[in-house]
Amino acid sequence: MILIKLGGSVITDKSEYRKFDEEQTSRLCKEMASSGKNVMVVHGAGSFGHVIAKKYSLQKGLEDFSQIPAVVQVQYDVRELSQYVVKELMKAGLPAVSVPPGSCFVMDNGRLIADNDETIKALAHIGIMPVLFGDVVADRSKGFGICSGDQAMEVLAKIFKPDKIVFISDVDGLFTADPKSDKDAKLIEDVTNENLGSISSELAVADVTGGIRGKIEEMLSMCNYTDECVLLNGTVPGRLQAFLKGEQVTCTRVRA
Ligand code: IP8
Repeated sequence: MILIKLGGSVITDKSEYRKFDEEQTSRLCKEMASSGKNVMVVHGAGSFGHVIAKKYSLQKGLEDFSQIPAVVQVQYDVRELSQYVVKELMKAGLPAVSVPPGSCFVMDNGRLIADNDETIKALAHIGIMPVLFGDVVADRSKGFGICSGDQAMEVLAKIFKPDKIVFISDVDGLFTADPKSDKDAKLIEDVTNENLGSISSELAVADVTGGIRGKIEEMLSMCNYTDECVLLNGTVPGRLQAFLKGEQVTCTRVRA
């Protein structure tokens, strides 16, 4: 199985609250289906989650009960986004169902506790793809917490030990500087524990779930459960499909 995270930057317009990119999501789902590979999808929250989560500091957990309307609004919005993603998967012929982490798991101090994984395993066993996503989840010590799609990826990687793990975003991979503002930025094709230290923390992006550095650290720890873990640009038509078919494509490979 190949575990794929559709980042919020490819399925939504991150600059506009609740703007779904139907065309791009549809294309990516079709690329998955036509590759003929067995895939499982997780997705990020994009502008359905980060805009309000940031405004009300939801990443800090419960500080003030005035945050509660924002908590339920984000939960509502990301469930709606998930239905849109699942609709595109189904249109492409991939049987999928949205499984909100906030409805079946709990967190403790910001980490997802996924000991109750029977539903996910049972769905996968009968050929239905459980689609997890970035969500607000009840937290034993902080009241609530932000569960990123990356945390959901880690849980699924541990359960299913996928052949490959793919993180899809709107850039070619990890760069020496921000490729959107620096034309001299160079793609780093291989990241290991050894060269991680040289990666600038300035590459952090303004998401409540942390920047690229945190993502790479999560990817390194996921290498325990898979042979190959990559960052890939989903805005380039055909690239995901080529990767799934085993062709050489532009991307960053993370190795433990
Ligand atoms: O987009 C964030 O998940 P991510 C979840 O995978 C929320 O980082 C609710 C902001």
